[in-house]
Amino acid sequence: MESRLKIGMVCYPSIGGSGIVATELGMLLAAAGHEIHFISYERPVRLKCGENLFYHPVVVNEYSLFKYPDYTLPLSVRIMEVCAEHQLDVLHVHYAVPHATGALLAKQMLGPDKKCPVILTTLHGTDTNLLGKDPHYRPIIKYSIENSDGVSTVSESLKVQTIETFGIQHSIKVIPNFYAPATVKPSREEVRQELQVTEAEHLLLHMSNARPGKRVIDVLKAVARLNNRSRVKLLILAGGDFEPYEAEVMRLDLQDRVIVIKDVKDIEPYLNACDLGLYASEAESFGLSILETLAHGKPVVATDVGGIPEVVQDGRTGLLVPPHSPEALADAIDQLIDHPEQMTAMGQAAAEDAKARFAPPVIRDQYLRCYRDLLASL
Ligand code: GMT
Repeated sequence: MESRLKIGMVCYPSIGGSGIVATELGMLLAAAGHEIHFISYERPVRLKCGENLFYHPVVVNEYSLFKYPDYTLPLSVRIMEVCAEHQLDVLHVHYAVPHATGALLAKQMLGPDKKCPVILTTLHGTDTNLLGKDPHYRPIIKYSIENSDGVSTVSESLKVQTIETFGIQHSIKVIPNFYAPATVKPSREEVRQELQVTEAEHLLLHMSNARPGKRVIDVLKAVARLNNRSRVKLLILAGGDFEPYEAEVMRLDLQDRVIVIKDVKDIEPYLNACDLGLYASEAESFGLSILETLAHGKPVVATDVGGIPEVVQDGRTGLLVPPHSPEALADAIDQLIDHPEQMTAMGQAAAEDAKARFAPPVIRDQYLRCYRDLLASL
């Protein structure tokens, strides 16, 4: 029988995909009997209490002598304390900066006489596609990746981009994100009623943190240009500030077509109630929201960038179009609305494909194998 592992999970606690993946993975590993210690500045939003699950807050004090508050140093101290107290085998850190950097500092503080965990760093995208371009961050990201014991990316595309951006020699394993829908309540009908969307209307869904790279502007412009505009409503689940787009909604005269709901924790009733996903990102290492939409049996219209083509099978589970083109997005949406049988077939294929390729237990076991291989290589 394989041993029970003690794993530190270092992640952002917020609604973003990386924090969700880390939290769900930790809960799956705990359910399989491993001991999981979350380390973050807040309790991760989706973390439920349960056996084998622990949360250790990082406390950041503000000192007037610091012009800018510092997180990395108290993070490294907390990681070091948790490693020493709980004798962790593995530190699974999500993002190179600041989490892998904090883990490397913690390991140095533990010193050669104490039990040191192996560090697996999972890259989720922004280390490479945003901060990696900044010369003030690039060297520390490269250092943190190269000094981790193991490195994984959430898509093949992010692996290639990381090697190109940093000139990394370290081997990188690709382990995709995962998701399986739960039983959904309230029902599709109830949610549509609450949103005042009739069965004759097509409900498009966009979920994101609404940062500039998500191109919410293109989503709105696409809906405004639809031939089928009067038969469509767009639901936006905004995990970030939507205010910058409110003027555009008015300018495009979309007030009666767009419904915005902010900071939704339970997204599943909305995924169940919609007909089609709409994603216009200009960069995306994976696109967890896209997978969540597909897994609920809804096809997507999305941009052909980064890891998205690894999640969406173009022409089979959705339609992919070039980025920065509201026209192309609108044409693809019109095509699906005009061919309801194609939309239904794509939705079915989407649910089946998500189940076959991104099932939580399969991905959990890939991470477990990775941890054990790293431990065996010591
Ligand atoms: O997309 C964001 O702005 C949030 C970011 C995060 O930290 O959660 O998402 C990144 O990680 C997700 C989980 O692996 C991926 O699904 C997203 O594609 C990735 N975002 C980018 O690459 C821009």
